[in-house]
Amino acid sequence: MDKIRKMQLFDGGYQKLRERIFENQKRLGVIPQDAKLTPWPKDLLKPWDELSAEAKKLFIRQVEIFAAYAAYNDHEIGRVIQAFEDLGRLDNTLIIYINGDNGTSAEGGPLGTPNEVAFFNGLSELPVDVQMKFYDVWGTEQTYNHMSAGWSWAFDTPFDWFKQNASRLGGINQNMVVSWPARIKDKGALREQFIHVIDVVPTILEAAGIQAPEMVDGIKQAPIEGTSFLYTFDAKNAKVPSRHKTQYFEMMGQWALYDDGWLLSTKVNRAPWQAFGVANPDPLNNQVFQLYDLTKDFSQAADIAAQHPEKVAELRKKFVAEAKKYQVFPLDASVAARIVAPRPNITAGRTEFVYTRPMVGLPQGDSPFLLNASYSITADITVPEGGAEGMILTSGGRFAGYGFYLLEGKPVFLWNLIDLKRVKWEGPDALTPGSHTLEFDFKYDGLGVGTLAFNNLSGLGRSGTGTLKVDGKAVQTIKLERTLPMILQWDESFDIGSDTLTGVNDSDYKPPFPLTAKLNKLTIKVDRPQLSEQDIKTLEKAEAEALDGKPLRHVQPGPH
Ligand SMILES: [Ca+2]
Repeated sequence: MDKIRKMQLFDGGYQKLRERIFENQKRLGVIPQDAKLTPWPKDLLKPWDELSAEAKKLFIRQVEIFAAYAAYNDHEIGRVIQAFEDLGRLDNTLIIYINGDNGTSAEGGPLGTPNEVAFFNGLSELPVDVQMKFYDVWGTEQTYNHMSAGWSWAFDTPFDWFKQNASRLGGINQNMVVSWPARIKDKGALREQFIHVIDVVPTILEAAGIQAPEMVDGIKQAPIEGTSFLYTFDAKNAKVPSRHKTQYFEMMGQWALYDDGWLLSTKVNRAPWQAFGVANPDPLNNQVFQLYDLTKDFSQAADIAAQHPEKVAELRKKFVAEAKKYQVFPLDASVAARIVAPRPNITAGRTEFVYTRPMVGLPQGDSPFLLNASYSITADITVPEGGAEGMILTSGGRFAGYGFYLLEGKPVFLWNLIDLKRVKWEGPDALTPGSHTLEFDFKYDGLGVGTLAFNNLSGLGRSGTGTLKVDGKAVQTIKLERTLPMILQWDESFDIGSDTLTGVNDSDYKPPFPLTAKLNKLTIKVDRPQLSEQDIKTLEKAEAEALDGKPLRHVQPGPH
């Protein structure tokens, strides 16, 4: 981090960075000399000069952490390559290095975030002064950080937009480096054929001289869909046309079709961090189309759809054919709703869960989902002589989750609301030795996830009242004005009797915090809200009004 800071790479801001990257790309000859740099999206991402001094300070910190991570990553990849060299095997090893699996990620939104779990719960613009509280710990285990999308836009130079934007080259075009000294003789040369990541496997198979098996363990295999790019390894083929002629792209209702140098794109209608609005109900047809001739327009800068309506129609038709062939349909433009949509799993249809012994590591998808519902958690425990402490039940962790535990003998229930607020119910006394029943009872006020069926998130994240009871007696009641609408920290598990990975409240305990009382029985009951006839009528009306005849809102009138 200190090394990166001393380099002062980012002090000029994200627009200057974009210009500098673009100049470097031209100087290095990795993009065409006539490539155009598209204008800065000033309506979407505030120009650097208009930021406050504090915002600039925060954003520079955010990007320096990212840069330090990238440098660290490079170093570690270098070690892998060095290991092959040390083994004397680098010369005849094929290395395919793809710099990222998509464009730079922009889920941090224009301001960035110290906690990506906040974004996935709909909190996408955390004010700079709130974020400054995390300045000193940015990039440590205390943050789940993401930089301002202004940097992400700059890192996608010479293209525009981001990861999630399947119709823009900033979302889908990546650098790739291939090394195989024994085979590739024109070291350092450039190849510009269109290839897609699905071409990697066929290339490796061809390089190794083996056929893809048609059957594996008696099961017929789906065909491999890519096209080998091994031919590009030979200098004589440096300029031959690409063998991969056609490729569809699609992500959450945004799509594109590449066909022999042409690219048909749907106009971007939401930024990646705008994930919580009404979804496009017809992503195949309800689109503004853009057309590019990538043979002359490397950076997707000049939309020529108006001059070539026949080409637009042809490529639309081709997209439909490709999408049918590769099981892309039905298109679904929803984003947030998908996160909380119930999936087939062991908890489906169940409302009561009983556990009779400690257990850790249950993935959240297979554990009771408590958000947007009323629920009760009841623990029958036996406290030994001398008292007890430790975790009874937890899910999520430092960046969002809940915990039910004994702290210095006292029962505690805690909701960690995306690391910005913690609400704690606590019994007044340490539990005495012997048997006790602890209960946390939560009554939810909203309509629940049923509203999602109407393209409506209003049932989620509403208020509710929690009561902690000890041996049947209420000891504390607190109303939450808001609850987590979407998701707990996804890389933490549902644990009973101890806590894996991070804890929900660092100032109370350190994991694993094993329960020293005996857990006899833990019962979770979930009571999901049901929509009434009247609720359904109201939601249907709201959905019709939100979509009826109105064009999709475009977040950005320019630059395309
Ligand atoms: Ca944990």
